[in-house]
Amino acid sequence: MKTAFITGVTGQDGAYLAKLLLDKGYDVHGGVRRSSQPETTRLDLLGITNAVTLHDFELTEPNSISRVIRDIPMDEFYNLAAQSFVGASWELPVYTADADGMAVVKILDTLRTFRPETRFYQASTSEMFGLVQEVPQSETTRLYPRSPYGVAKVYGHYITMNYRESFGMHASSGILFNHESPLRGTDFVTRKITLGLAKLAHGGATPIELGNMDAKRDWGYAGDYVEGMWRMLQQDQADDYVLATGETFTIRQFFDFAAEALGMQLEWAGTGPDEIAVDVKSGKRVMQVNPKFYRPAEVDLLIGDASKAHRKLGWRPTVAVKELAAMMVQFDYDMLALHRSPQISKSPDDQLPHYIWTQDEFASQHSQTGSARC
Ligand code: NAP
Ligand code: G4F
Repeated sequence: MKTAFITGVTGQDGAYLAKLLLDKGYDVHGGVRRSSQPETTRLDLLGITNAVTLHDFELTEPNSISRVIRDIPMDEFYNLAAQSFVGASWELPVYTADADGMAVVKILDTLRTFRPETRFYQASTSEMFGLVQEVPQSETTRLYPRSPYGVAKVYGHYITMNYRESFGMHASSGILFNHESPLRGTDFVTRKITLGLAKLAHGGATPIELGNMDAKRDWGYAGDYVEGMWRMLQQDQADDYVLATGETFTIRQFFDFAAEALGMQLEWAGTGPDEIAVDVKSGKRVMQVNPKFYRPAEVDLLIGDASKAHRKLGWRPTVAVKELAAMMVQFDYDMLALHRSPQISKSPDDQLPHYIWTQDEFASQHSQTGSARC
């Protein structure tokens, strides 16, 4: 049995990766930072909280890094923890540099000392391409980050390559384009949209306030992307890989896809800060722009070229953006229904899509954990 350690195991990707590795027979350990109340909602929702061994872990504390690496014999180390919200990185630039940049070299150097044979995965990001120098973006595209988050991740990316080249460590960097799911944090634009639309569909009246509607992203499904991470660490040679769908859409288009899945029909009007969307059927305003969500510097266009991952890892995304938007908005709609009416029960045949979990698992998890964060 292989042993894996995942930093950020309570996050979106950490939870899906833990589930994938457990299904493959791994002994899975995960790092959780201290908070006044343990937060394991995503692990609860996947029904795996008790199957993962949780350890106190703080990215910005070198002693915490040393302790877990010294004490846990591990074959694979996945560094997924980060201050991952780009918008917050302008408010927390120094903390973001510590957590997303400096912590990576602390981990690598501790692995070099205690466990040089452990395989290492670094969660790099398409945000490093920023003001893109090439379309589409691949492993060889020049980096031009546009946020303190992007800059910190560039350091993490290059130091991972450097430790591989300097010390022969099996250290790989996954340059992942945006990937989403029903477990996505509610600050990110896709989940903000799907949760807001689900509330409106349940009778809510508050329009969703958004920033730049013209930014374009290459959105995939997180479940596919954690499979790619695992495949990177199964290669004989460590390397860097882009994971992406190769398709790009505006925020407005994603909004339309999610609204359509709820049976809404949107009419768009205005431009820039005056843009709004109205659902023709209900007459409700469902979106308005609020410039407070504009960023000091924007990443206008991301579209990835994942041909190296296709060729070398046999990796391909399986969920297209329309399906992803429908999956997320359906989940939020159902969670709100369950939250509002706990007596609602669907027939056992009426299952949620396989990539979430079955209705029975969903109901039993829900009853164990109380209301999920909706
Ligand atoms: P996420 O949902 O925000 O999860 C981040 C995880 O990191 C959470 O478990 C969080 O713990 C933990 N964490 C944050 N600060 C920490 C600290 N100081 N010490 C210890 N743990 C800390 O992010 P995600 O979407 O799963 O992304 C996973 C990784 O991939 C991140 O490094 C992100 O930057 C990168 N990435 C994500 C995407 C994407 O589209 N999702 C694309 C490219 C790269 P709490 O639960 O306590 O907050
Ligand atoms: O959903 P977002 O916050 O994701 P962003 O900035 O692309 O970052 C995500 O993907 C990166 C990979 O490229 C990861 F490394 C990172 O950790 C994170 O997972 O914003 C997407 C776009 C931006 O252009 C933003 O300006 O949506 C635009 N947007 C418009 N209105 C908004 C909003 N974003 C958010 N979060 N909230 C809004 O109201």
